[in-house]
Amino acid sequence: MAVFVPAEPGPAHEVRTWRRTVGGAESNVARALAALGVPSAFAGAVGDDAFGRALLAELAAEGVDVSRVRTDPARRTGLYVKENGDSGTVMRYYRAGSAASAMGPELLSTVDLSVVRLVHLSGITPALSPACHELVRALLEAPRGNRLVSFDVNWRPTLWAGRDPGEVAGLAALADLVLTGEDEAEQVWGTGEPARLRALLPEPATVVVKHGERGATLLERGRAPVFEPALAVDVVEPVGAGDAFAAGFLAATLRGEDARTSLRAGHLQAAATLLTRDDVSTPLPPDVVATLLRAAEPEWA
Ligand code: KDG
Repeated sequence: MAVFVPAEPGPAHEVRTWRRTVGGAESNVARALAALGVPSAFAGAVGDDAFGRALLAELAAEGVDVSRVRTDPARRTGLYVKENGDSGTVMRYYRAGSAASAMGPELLSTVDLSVVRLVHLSGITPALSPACHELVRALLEAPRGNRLVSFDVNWRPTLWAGRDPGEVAGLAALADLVLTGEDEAEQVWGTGEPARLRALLPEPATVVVKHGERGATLLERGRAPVFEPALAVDVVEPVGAGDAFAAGFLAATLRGEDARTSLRAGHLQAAATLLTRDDVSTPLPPDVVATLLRAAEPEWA
């Protein structure tokens, strides 16, 4: 999606200068993974318009393979606006009828899953249309081999309005690795408490519950839960922090890091994104990341 960030304070109707960036949960993760040195590709759909071309060019410049993105001449690129609200950013979406909402299972034929180590999905895409729902389900049900499928709940109540949250729960249950905020889990499963959530979501090998500024708990099948505190930061804006966490955590998991290091890798990326109004932060210096990942507990949080 194209994203518009106000370049001046004040209510949206008075703002005249906007900075156009790019966003969207899955592409945010793809960009952050590429910045972390993980070869990454984004599959999706844009319109044959300036915003679609900008998105493709910017993702490609950041090292994301965009060769599977479909350009749909009949529809527009989705966009959203980050309006200044009284108590923080208000997200205003313009994506009904967007190119992405017209994606369906046929997109799978453009992707060679046999060379993919991990497919990352979000709970946003299946909410966009029945065809998008089918696409996400098909990716979750495709024969896996050694490939992992991660699913970030990314609960969007407005998109799911009038539908049963059990639809998202049913998709998450098919993933190998589920990421959810405690608050999102409360909406979808009726609890964000890790042990109770685990009892309701036994199938995925790995579940990560994010407790906002407190930290995150990793639940791996057959192992004791691991909680790791988040880094304390003065939050500028939270949008995109969950995607950044996912990228840091997934990159570390793919490298075979232990539970604590993987959670820290997620927290570090999230902290950087919490300090910007963009969906994705500028990459953190690798030496800072390496030092913090190995820091003793008092220096960490
Ligand atoms: O995680 C941030 C994304 O979700 C954002 O870029 C877009 O909110 C968004 C949405 O619903 O697609």
